Amino acid sequence: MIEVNKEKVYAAFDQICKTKNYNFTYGTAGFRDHAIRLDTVMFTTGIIAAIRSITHGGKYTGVMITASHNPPQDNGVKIVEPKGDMLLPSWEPEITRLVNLASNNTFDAWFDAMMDFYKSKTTSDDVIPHFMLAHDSRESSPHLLHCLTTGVEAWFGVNNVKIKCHGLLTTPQLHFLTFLQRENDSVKDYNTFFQNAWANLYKGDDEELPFDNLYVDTANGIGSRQLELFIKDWKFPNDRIHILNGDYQNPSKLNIDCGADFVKTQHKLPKHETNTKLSPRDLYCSFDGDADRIVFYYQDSQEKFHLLDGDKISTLFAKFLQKLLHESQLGSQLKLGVVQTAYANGNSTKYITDKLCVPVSCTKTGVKHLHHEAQSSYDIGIYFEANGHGTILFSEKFQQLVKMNTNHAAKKLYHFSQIINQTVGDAIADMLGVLITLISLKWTAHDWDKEYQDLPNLLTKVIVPDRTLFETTDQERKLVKPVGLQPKIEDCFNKFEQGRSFVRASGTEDAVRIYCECSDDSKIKLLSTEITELVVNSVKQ
Ligand code: 16G
Ligand code: ZN
Repeated sequence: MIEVNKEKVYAAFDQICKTKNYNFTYGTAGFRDHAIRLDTVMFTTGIIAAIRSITHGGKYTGVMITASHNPPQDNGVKIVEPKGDMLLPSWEPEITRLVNLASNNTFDAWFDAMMDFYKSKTTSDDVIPHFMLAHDSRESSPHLLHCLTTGVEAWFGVNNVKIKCHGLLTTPQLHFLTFLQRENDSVKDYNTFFQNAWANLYKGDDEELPFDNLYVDTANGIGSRQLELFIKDWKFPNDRIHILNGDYQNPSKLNIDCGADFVKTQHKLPKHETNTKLSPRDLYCSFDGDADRIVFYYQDSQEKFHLLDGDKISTLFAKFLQKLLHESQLGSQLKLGVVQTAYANGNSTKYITDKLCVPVSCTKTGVKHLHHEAQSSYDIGIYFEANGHGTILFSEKFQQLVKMNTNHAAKKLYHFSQIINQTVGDAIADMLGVLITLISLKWTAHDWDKEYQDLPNLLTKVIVPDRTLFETTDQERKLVKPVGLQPKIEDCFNKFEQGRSFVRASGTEDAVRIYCECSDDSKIKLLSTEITELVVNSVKQ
């Protein structure tokens, strides 16, 4: 076990951990808060990520500094496992406890607890922890990176830890590079991998595109810089792709009136500057601030906005992969399934089960839950949250079977599996997947959209004094606390045709979220207002 020098750790702790008497929660996807409060979190998280590496025999773990779609003044951190997926959930309570000890207790109390944790996880003498770091384009990121590396270097000593800093990356790029586990790999290797996968599926200039232009709104985030690098050597007509909201060097514009979250929640086009007249034959998409989410959309000839969100993406992939499975004659051997959350539009679930006859699972919100279900239940597990966060996982059995089969559809299945970033949802890779699917099916955005129609729906939030009073069961579809609220919610939405509603505490904000849907567009506001009243009254009593 690497010797820890308590004095050195104290000196660093004293210098970095200025935030005191504050309680942090490990939310849906790591710690997230106002950036000025995150010094203490970074200091402890870095050491824990290094300990996680030791438990994997010194393999690279990843650490990403980002607050995704949150406003510019926020930031956050998440740990990536050596396989590229998110930190093992069983570590979350420990990391939360240790971070909060640093903020709410003495240095000695924190140090002793950290030491116990370190000893309990460290078995071998000479394992040097390795980890990879990256951050998004927020102004606070370099300082937070410094807080993190200072903690790790003080704990292990500069020569006893290997830190590979990639600088600016999208979250999925960091996941992918962590998965590759190679010291000298960089974003160039990520680009080459996906450009090659694309080239195996795209016929080049002979290929007819079912849209005129592709506009990509990158939320003024890191996705813009990374997409620009990507498209330089991407086999695709350059004059057809246009980046909107690409000002990542101006972090105050990040996610403001643009990006996937804005488009999904506001149901409208992002703000952008373009002189081009919108045409129904143009296809649009929006990334979020760290480019792990994507939603598509278009405007019809009446200038009506049509959203093609995460549900639409998973149904598109399900349709396409089912077709390829059938053509390759592998359908009976490989289990295809879709994983959704309670936020999935009721009509998307209906379409997948009734029309495509593909099984659907529902999990709690948060990629780690969907990822796990897709991995454990299916050979081809398509998972997407309605907000555009998702990917497809292909099993070992899938890889073996498609490689053994030489028919055209089996080959296509194999190449398609390579275009997908299987470590986590990835706006760039998902964009490639959607484009090649539309091209293969010869579908316009309208063809894609008309497969099923979303039920009218509304997602709102209310601020309550204590969101932890709201506890759920049944994959967040029902409340168990506050006691007595759930039957009232059900009585309320049952009055509406195809009515459905659920209430859950947010894992990233101090708020409670309320989702409602029903078949009548003119009544959705009423349903939402009635449920909101029930929620507000339940905490007044
Ligand atoms: C995080 C999650 C996202 C989820 C969202 C819900 C990851 C990588 N990200 O951004 O999947 O939809 O939180 O936020 O898991 P909420 O708990 O505030 O509703
Ligand atoms: Zn994100």
